Amino acid sequence: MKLEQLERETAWVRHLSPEGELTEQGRKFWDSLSVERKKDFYRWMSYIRMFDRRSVILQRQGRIGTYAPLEGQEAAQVGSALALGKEDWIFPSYREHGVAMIAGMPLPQIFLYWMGRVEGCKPPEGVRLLPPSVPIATQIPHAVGAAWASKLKKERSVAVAYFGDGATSEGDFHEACNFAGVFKVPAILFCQNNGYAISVPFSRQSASETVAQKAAAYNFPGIRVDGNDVLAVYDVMTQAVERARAGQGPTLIEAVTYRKGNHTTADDATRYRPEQEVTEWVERRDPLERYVKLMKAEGLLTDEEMAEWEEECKERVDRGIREAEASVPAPPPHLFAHVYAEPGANELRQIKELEEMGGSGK
Ligand SMILES: Cc1ncc(C[n+]2csc(CCOP(=O)(O)OP(=O)(O)O)c2C)c(N)n1
Repeated sequence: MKLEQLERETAWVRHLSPEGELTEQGRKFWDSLSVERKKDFYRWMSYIRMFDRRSVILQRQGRIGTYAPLEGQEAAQVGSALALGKEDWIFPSYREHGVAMIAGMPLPQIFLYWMGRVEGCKPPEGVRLLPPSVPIATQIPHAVGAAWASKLKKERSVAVAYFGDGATSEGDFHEACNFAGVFKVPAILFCQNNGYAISVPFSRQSASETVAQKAAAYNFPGIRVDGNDVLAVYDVMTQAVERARAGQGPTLIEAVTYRKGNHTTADDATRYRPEQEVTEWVERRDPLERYVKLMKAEGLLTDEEMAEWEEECKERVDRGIREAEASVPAPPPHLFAHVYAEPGANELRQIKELEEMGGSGK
């Protein structure tokens, strides 16, 4: 994403500047929040960052498989997920570990997913979180379908699809928008525009200036928000949830953010991103540092409290890793268990081959 494009800030909602100062609107919003909520934003963002950094290290040590880092996108994930209720459905992509943690997915299971284990896909009873979608954009029509079901059943629940800017170039995105607009379903299409689809910059992805404007074609609101400002994201998401619950239909939210690191641990982002752009985002636009500045200035956070919380997070993450690594792997034929109701000829042949290789797990 070009810097001048990022600077076009007038077109977005922002409550908190990179210097940690509230705008006029931001001050009003801040005053409407409880102290607990204000602390939640800090606690979740720092916890998720620690989880993320440790996951990259685990991958480097060969203890988990390929991993998709989220650092830089904490505000977009925390601000949006905290605006949801237990009754809402979440359809994530592979980068929404932060959203999954807030939704109630236990940490060991999130690690298990990245260890390639099926247990990582099944949330506990009552957690309405779908498995991370690796095919780009397929989760968007799924979410819209779930939202439609909620409308037909006259339920309160809202369905949220999380996706990246690259996903908006897929047919699935447009089909989902079309359906959502026509049937006015209670869906929120939440795009974290981190500027790139792997190595393809947004300018090569779309001739539109923004993702948000695409909603106009489907006749529902498209809102652009500073995705590194947790307060603004929480505000616009809360409003979108209220609209959906009130039967007013879908909203497309474009949270403008940046992935600080690689697309996945199999990628090398230095090969396609200008150094100056990365430095700008890493040094000046960090969502957590910006929020910490505000919390300290408002007298709601001290260095001591931060150190205590970090220690607590470290213990939680350590425990999560220990539990994930201690869990007994499923036998190899389990690979085939959830593919078809009845195995076909190809599967039977592969199962036989696996047995011959001594991989029966018995
Ligand atoms: C249907 C499909 N096409 C291509 C891919 C390969 N692929 C994996 S990630 C990715 C880029 C996605 O970018 P974006 O939607 O912006 O999400 P981000 O990774 O930035 O969060 C692509 C093309 C895929 N997984 N699925």
